[in-house]
Amino acid sequence: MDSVRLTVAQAVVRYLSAQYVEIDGQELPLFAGVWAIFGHGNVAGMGEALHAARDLLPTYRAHNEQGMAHAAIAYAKAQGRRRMMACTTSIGPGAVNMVTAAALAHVNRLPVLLLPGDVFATRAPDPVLQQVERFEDATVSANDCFRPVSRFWDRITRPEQLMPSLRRAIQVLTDPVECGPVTLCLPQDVQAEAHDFPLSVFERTVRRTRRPEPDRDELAAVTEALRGAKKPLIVAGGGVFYSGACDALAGFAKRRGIPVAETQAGKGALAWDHPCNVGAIGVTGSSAANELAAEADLVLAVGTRLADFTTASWTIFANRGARLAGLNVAAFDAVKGDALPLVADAGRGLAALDAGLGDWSAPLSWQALAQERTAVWTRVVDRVTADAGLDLPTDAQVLGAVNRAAGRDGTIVCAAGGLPGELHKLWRSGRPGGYHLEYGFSCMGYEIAGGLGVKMACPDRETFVMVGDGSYMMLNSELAVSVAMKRKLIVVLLDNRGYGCINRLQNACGGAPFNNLLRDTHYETLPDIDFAGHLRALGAVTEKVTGVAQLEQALERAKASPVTYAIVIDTDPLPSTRDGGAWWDVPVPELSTRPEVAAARERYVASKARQRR
Ligand SMILES: Cc1ncc(C[n+]2csc(CCOP(=O)(O)OP(=O)(O)O)c2C)c(N)n1
Ligand SMILES: [Mg+2]
Repeated sequence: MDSVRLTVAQAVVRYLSAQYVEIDGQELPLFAGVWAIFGHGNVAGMGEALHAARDLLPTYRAHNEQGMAHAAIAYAKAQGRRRMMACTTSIGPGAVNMVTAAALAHVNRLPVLLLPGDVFATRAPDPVLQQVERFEDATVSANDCFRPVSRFWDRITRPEQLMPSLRRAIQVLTDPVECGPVTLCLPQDVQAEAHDFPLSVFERTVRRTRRPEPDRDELAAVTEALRGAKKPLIVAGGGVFYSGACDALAGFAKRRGIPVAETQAGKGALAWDHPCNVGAIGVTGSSAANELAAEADLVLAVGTRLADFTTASWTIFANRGARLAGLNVAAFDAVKGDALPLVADAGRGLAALDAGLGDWSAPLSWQALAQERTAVWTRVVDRVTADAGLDLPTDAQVLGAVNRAAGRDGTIVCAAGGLPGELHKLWRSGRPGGYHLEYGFSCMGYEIAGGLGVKMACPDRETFVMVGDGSYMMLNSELAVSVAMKRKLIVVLLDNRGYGCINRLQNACGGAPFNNLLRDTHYETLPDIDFAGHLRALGAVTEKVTGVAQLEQALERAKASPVTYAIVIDTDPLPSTRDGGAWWDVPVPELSTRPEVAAARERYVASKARQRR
């Protein structure tokens, strides 16, 4: 017998279960599990197949499709993209609830396999419950919404299509360049249909990440540029993690005396107190990194997308003669900013550069300047994160307490609001993986579900989730899953009664306080949301504290707790750390009756003139 008769859903599950990955000499399942919310369109087909395979490929139940996909994506990020999860949904709303998460994975270049149920391929009973009917195009379903936010998208309308499609899916999910969300839409009738599949396709397959070496000419050009540099700076992005190159970077920077600045995704590549680490760069950067970026004559961007928060909307590399070099596995990213491209795996590229640099290192005066500037920034962080004894502390002061509780081994998880900027500037990460920020899509509601995924990936590390009241209200339901699955989180909820960071942005653009803080809305009664009560209702051991001293004590209790523990603290919505930072391009209206807007417009136009084109 060289074939096996399976339903399409059974074949999907069997194929996924046969995929393995080699990590540090150990073979592990590529898919750690499947998140599922069943409904019509997946309960009969995928549900039955997953039940039969539950010992090999565990199925996890969630409360919200976007939330479960966040957990899956966070899992993959915390695994350095080497292991991942799949998500199956019903048709219609269950499916499109995942579109936001697909976009999140797309922006962050993170692997996740989305398996939304779909309408009948035969169309026999059309229109079915939840079917979107287009008058002019019979081939469109709600799942077409995934197309622009998937790296690979397919709809399996015949069993014969499945294997080529799955093969391509796995290739994309494990490819360092293409890596991102894959959507395979599974019409409900096709899921249930049986077919003779060749047995060979289900053989155990071990995947290894491709690590491309640099091209000889590109390597020569970038090596020469580095040798000629008097003021080199490395910008480390998320690609450093995904290449497993944190140690390689730490060694390279130290040997060559090159300061390293970190993007949001790259933060933690070097321990905060590594002698070359000058801190965060860009809009939410340290003064040290941003001052060095302004003077640098050669910027080696390693594994970064060079997003606007990193480049300060292309105003940060202010030295007119400055040259960029882009070490990136994707040519797409390597050439950004008119950089000299060095297309390669980050680790392989750094090793090749190192080999060609002879005894070159950055001038000692530049190294000394970097250390001086960093020492200044270290004192800023000490100052702004210290407890000032306030009843309404700042985000930075709360962050300081959480950072002290997390120590060198804890992991911080966050995504949106004012916190990511403060964390980028101020958090001290002890070792790789300790800083998990989703700041590609900066999606409100990622925090708690993401924390769950992080905890599943790294069960031995204490996982701290910092979340604003706004993000919490948007999506909190997977907290109950963390409780039920005994995947412990420590959640610190900062209640500043509104969208604090957008209120500050509005103010900076000359806008009136309007529709961001609860007090500036048309609400007839000011909401007084009992967050502690809500967290408790979802199953977390919860306390509400006033001020940082109480928070420190609560964090000790939280660390001692075996189960998910939440702490609510009221904070001041107005202050944020003024030190460090850089310009961000947010257009201010040319016309307004408000003089504040006119003044902001003037500042905007002046800053805009500094933008590198
Ligand atoms: C899904 C989503 N909607 C809207 C935004 C725009 N946005 C960014 S931060 C923010 C407010 C966040 O409020 P909160 O979580 O309370 O944090 P705070 O700003 O108060 O620190 C908004 C509306 C977003 N990033 N994500
Ligand atoms: Mg808030």
